[in-house]
Amino acid sequence: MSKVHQSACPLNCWDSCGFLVTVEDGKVTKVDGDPNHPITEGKICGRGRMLETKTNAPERLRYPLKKIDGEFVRISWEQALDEIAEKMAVIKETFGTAAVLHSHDYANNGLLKALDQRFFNGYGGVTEIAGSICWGSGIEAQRWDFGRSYGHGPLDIYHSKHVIVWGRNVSRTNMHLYHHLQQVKKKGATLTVIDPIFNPTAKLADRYISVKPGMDGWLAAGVLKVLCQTGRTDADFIQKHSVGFEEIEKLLRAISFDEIIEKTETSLEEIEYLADLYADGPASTFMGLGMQRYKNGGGTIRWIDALAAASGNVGIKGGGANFGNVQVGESFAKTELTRPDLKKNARTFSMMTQAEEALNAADPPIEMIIVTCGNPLTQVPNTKKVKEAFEKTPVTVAIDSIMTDTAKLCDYVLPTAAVFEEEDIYYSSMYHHYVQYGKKLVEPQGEAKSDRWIWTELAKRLGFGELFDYRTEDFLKMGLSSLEEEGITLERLKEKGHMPLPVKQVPWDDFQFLTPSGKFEFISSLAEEKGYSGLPRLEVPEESVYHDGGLAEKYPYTLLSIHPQRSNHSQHVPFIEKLQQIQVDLSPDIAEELALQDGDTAEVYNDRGRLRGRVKIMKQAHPKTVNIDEGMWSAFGGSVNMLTKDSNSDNGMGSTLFDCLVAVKKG
Ligand SMILES: Nc1nc2c(c(=O)[nH]1)N[C@H]1C(S)=C(S)[C@@H](COP(=O)(O)OP(=O)(O)OC[C@H]3O[C@@H](n4cnc5c(=O)[nH]c(N)nc54)[C@H](O)[C@@H]3O)O[C@H]1N2
Ligand SMILES: Nc1nc2c(c(=O)[nH]1)N[C@H]1C(S)=C(S)[C@@H](COP(=O)(O)OP(=O)(O)OC[C@H]3O[C@@H](n4cnc5c(=O)[nH]c(N)nc54)[C@H](O)[C@@H]3O)O[C@H]1N2
Ligand code: SF4
Ligand SMILES: [Mo]
Repeated sequence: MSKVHQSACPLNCWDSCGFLVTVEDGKVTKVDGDPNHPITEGKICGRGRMLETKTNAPERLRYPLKKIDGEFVRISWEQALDEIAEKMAVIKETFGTAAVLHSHDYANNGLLKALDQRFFNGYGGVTEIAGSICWGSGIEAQRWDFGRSYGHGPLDIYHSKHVIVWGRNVSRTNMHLYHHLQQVKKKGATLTVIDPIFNPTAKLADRYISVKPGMDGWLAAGVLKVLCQTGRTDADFIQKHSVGFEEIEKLLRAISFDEIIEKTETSLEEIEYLADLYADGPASTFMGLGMQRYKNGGGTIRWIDALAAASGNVGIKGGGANFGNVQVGESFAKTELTRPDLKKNARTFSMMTQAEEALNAADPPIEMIIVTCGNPLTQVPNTKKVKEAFEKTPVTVAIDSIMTDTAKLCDYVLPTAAVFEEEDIYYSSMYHHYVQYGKKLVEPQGEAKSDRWIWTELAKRLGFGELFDYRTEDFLKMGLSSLEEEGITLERLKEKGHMPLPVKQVPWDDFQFLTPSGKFEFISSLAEEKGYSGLPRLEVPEESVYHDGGLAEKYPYTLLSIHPQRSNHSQHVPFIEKLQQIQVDLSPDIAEELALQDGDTAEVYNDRGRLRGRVKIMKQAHPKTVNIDEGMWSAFGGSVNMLTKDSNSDNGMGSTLFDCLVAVKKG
């Protein structure tokens, strides 16, 4: 008997699609789009469809495993939980709870995934990771400028006269925005793409501007300089709703167009073209995350924010400096779910430098690492160091549904339920504002258990079982309690499948910003409070000729490591044979310089590591640009993070993954 159920995509993605999932004889047999979802309208990508394969795959972890003499051995849940709890109890007694490091990412958009924090807080507080390798620089930058990173509702784009896609690989990473780009173009809006790689979104654009990686802040500053010089800034907005613009003007007067053109490797004509767009609003800007993964990434986003604000494109329909949309996640009662009040003994490491900090920690040392919703060995910069941190930590535990590179390194591997095997509600703080219900549709494979069950069992053994003495339904109601007044309850959500959250479609339309001054802060008081420059700085990437000429001579090319088309990071790689080899994308000038052809083998290297892959010459890309998609498993050549650097961006909250110089040689 087959039945179709409404559900949602759990993957870490802009789009948070609505699903229709077919279940036959207790097994998921098909994942399709839900045509009734107001934003995603029945269209989903291959990564979503493939969740059927991922759920049923023979590669699924089905039993708890323990490494004994270097080999994994199947053990019972009883043994696994008893031993891990016992070790946690001893660590608490001997070193204090902060000797446990919780390493994680955002791999699942389920609300109840936040229960991991409830567990660790109940334990007494652990070493947590702060910032984000994904979007940390930009989120912090927008917090400084606006007070928060809030995006416009997806349909507001139809009010835009001009759309600027600035460093977002829309056709690959954000398919429903791509659909709207096609539609707004048909309706007469112009589309401009700014990116070092001429990607399929650029093909759709009226204008493509190729920029030197890491130099977008300079480009935005150049455009703003033109607007200032030609008297086309929004004087009313600047005067009434912002602070500090005089300082920006002063800074712009001190830099020349020659310098801007040299740094960005663009032309004055391109800068003027962009100035015309911003002056002739409403112009909406859709920033991507790639361009903030540089040492100067926070500054880059601040300059683009400043351009959008000073040109009058903030707080208006069809405008917006769209980056994240954290108002979505803020809707839920997260504090009740996570209970930060229980934390007595916490410590934070930067997400970017977690391995280094774990290796160096002394007071207390790191005695245990627990990994949930993440695959740090593949995804966190500087793979070699991450590996060393796992190898040197006395006890390591991975909770996952597949045997990732990280899990392989661990002492205990606990099998977790997949999306359709547990009940949760799903949302994404990146794009649209619908929350969706996902019922438990099938039983977990083998002995796999939900994360919630694992936390409950560990908490019982550690003496704080009462914190988890709730059913899944109770926790869901708890998380939704902040929305009751808006009429969003679990019952109604179950009935409807998806509901819009009460968030603004045009953020800042009342010009009440969430900064300390209540205004848009060209000079950020929050930044100053934290000891940073209040004024956005015009900086260059750390690994660039301007910063380190010697390094740039030795390693002349910039290595990007963008997100793969058919996989969500590392997650789909084991299931798609075609993905199981490294492809080295080269800008045409590099191929010519090194006499490389499509299909040749090339080595990409720097002082941190080396990788070998198959050459593919990009049709059009900024000179001296190399790309290797992120997410590759060690069995298929290894992660590009063998080459990336583990350091913090300018505002301390983001990564420098793309701030990475390499050399390439044949063979
Ligand atoms: N298919 C697929 N989709 C995904 C994901 C996935 O793994 N696979 N992951 C999801 C997640 S977690 C995220 S964070 C988002 C990320 O979504 P995006 O931001 O779209 O993707 P990235 O790969 O991070 O960024 C890559 C884009 O930035 C450009 N870029 C790199 N450096 C620069 C620069 O200096 N300046 C400019 N202007 N552009 C630059 C790249 O050429 C590329 O077009 O995608 C989500 N969607
Ligand atoms: N070089 C380079 N590195 C990058 C990036 C880049 O652009 N370049 N992008 C960065 C970005 S934007 C991101 S978001 C990160 C992503 O980094 P990760 O989130 O670490 O990457 P994934 O490969 O998605 O791995 C997630 C793991 O969590 C597991 N998982 C999924 N759902 C659940 C669940 O419900 N419970 C548990 N316990 N586990 C679950 C999956 O099976 C998978 O193994 O990577 C970053 N790393
Ligand atoms: S991965 Fe993204 S685009 Fe694909 S189905 Fe999931 S939410 Fe939709
Ligand atoms: Mo991400």
